[in-house]
Amino acid sequence: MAIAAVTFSAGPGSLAQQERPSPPRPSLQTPEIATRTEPPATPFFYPTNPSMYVPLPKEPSVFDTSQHRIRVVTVVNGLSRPFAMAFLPDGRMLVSERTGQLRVVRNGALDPQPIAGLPKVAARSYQGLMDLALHPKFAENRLLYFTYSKQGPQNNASAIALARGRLEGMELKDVQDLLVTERWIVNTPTLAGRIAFAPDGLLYMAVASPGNEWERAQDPGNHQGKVLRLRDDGTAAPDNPFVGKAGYKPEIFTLGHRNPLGLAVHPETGAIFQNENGPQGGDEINILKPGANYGWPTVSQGRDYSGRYYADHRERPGFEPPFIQWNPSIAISGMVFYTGNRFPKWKGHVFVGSLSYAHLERVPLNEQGEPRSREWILTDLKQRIRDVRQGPDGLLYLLTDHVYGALLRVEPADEPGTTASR
Ligand SMILES: [Ca+2]
Repeated sequence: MAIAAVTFSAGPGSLAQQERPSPPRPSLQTPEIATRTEPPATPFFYPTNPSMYVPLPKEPSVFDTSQHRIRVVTVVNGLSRPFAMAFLPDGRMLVSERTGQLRVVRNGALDPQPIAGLPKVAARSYQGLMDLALHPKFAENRLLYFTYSKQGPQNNASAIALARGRLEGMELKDVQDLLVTERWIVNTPTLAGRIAFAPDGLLYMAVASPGNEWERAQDPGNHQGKVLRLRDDGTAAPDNPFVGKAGYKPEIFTLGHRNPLGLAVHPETGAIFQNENGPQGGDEINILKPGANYGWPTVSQGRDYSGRYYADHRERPGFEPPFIQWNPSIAISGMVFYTGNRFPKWKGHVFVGSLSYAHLERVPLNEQGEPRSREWILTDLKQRIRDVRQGPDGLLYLLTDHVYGALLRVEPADEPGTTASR
């Protein structure tokens, strides 16, 4: 177990500055929708076709959905591959950038100065600084948890790490790695890690399986392709399903995951919902059960990239089938349960981002908690949605996945007199 209380000494400005993209060109500051413009040049590896970049409209856009008329406002532009958001009790918002920096949005504006004190992040391809979570007692202890790709001892080697630090003003202090997932992975582009605190104070950490060694997701002797269940110091929860079992990592809660990009706690049942990208087809939302095996790479509802179907979940006992699956894949990403009052008809619904089809998807659940239907929202904006969260104001906030990414706010436009600050 590579758990170590490593303290980083990185000071302000020491964070992978060379990997920050160039400032946007003037023409991008007042873009028109549907005008395809090259994104700013960047040394950061570009995993998607730059021609996919569609600038956001200058003015807020109003869209009809089946239940609410909504307005989409660009709060902040020019974020570098934003990955996750966290809302602080003082009204500020943190945004992680996959390229390695932690940014602050205050009063609707991006602070040009990033938070200091983060560890060095192995930011390449789909790896980098990832998820954020506030400790349940953040108001007292100021502890911020985050996941990132940690640079390994050799070139192109990295591992997903969980770390925490104490946020004081514009600096993270006493930053420590709490858990570095075993083991170092060489030359894999996809290594995602999402985290979420449950109401009982335990931290769930979803860890990707490396794309060049998928079978590791079925090996209980490592953390990859697993969801871990941890105490707030990063150690295994003592009542985890495999504690004391030979050959099993004690942190493991569930096995057989591919590339998890969303993790959310059901607001009423407390169940942990996890989502992951499938190959061609087979994106999933799973409801996590202790000790369950979610199949990857043995079973899937998708096809591999040669077109061959995997063995079907439903025909293989011992594997937990997905709660919901997508075929074809939407490249599912961030996920949240809507619990606010600003969109009354959306209460309790699941929202997920889509990267490849570039939309926000709403999945209402019936009284039995089963998926009722699906609605694609914001398709006209043509933005890869990396994350979706609910703000303390009851509005939905989105991050677009781009080297010139944006923070968007979704507001109701169907109530007379609605304002963003209400
Ligand atoms: Ca599965």
